[in-house]
Amino acid sequence: MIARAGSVEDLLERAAAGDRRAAGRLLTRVERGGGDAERIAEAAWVRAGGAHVVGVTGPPGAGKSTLVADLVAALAAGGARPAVLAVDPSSAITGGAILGDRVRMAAVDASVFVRSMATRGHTGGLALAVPGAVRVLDAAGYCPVLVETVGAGQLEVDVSAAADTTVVVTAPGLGDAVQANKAGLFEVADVFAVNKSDLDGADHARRDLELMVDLSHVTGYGDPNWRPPVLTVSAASGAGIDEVGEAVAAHRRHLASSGSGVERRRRRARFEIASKLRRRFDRAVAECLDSEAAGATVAAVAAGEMSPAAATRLIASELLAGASAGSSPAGGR
Ligand SMILES: Nc1nc2c(ncn2[C@@H]2O[C@H](COP(=O)(O)OP(=O)(O)OP(=O)(O)O)[C@@H](O)[C@H]2O)c(=O)[nH]1
Ligand SMILES: [Mg+2]
Repeated sequence: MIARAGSVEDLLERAAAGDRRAAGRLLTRVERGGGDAERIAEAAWVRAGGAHVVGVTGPPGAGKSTLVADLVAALAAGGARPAVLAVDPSSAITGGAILGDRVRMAAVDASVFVRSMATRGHTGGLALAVPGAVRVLDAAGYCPVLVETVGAGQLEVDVSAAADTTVVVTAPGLGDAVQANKAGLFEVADVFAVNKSDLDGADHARRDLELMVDLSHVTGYGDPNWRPPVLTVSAASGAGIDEVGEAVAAHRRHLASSGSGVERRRRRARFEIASKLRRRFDRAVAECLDSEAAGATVAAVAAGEMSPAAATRLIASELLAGASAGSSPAGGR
């Protein structure tokens, strides 16, 4: 079948043939969200081949972009076609996504695809945009797909939910292991990279992390059959990068051979479905509350004639009745 020029199929075909502008156009549309994004993600899903998705997270300034650029350069030199998605949560404030210079430089290599993605503007937020974008890159034949994001607050948890392997990058002076634990980084790490080993304190940070890994193992965190290695690197000079690449590859093999991969994909599927469901229900709730009947119920609560709990039960029963009556057959697979 020959795809119509400019259609999603045509763009996907061109992206798979190495046309980075076609891939970029698809990602722009995925980023915007809505039905168009969903259609693109669905079409990409049919073509996606299960690229290894590597999340790279950690505190601001730890050297994530520098490390990603090193990794990507090594991968490309080895004949791979890696892609980088740099997710920038700060763009809501600055108004534009900022991409590390090093990562931008890596994009000069024709086999590498680099893209920064703003969370601003996507109706469903990062949780919806990233899996769609990853799928487009997978369908375009990129492997691995590296997703860089600042680990602060809830965000890194979302990204690790979209990744097969998560590398947590830290550096001396950016907070101790306890803080990493508080930020939720421990739960998501498959590989720790203590960057800036050229600076004082790197070895101390490594020992702290080793201790925490041992403790979390005792308390039964994470995958019982995988102990996250703690590696010291200097992304600026490239020292130790090969070891990080090897650890990432070893984790991928572990996922393939141990059944942990199946479990992780299941978790990922569940997370993605939950995100999509939440967005659907949010929309349905908003629409329902805009209806005349719900308006009367809301007014009754405001007037003290009905309790909020009773109103919620009433509206919920109407909402669920409407959902089962109006349910449409699911599109795609
Ligand atoms: N001394 C030293 N500095 C480094 C090393 N790696 C990165 N840096 C520097 O650390 C700063 C931050 O590096 P980035 O790679 O932009 O860090 P990042 O984690 O991507 O930062 P954000 O994306 O802004 O959170 C830059 O000035 C780098 O040059 C290293 O191994 N040693
Ligand atoms: Mg960065």
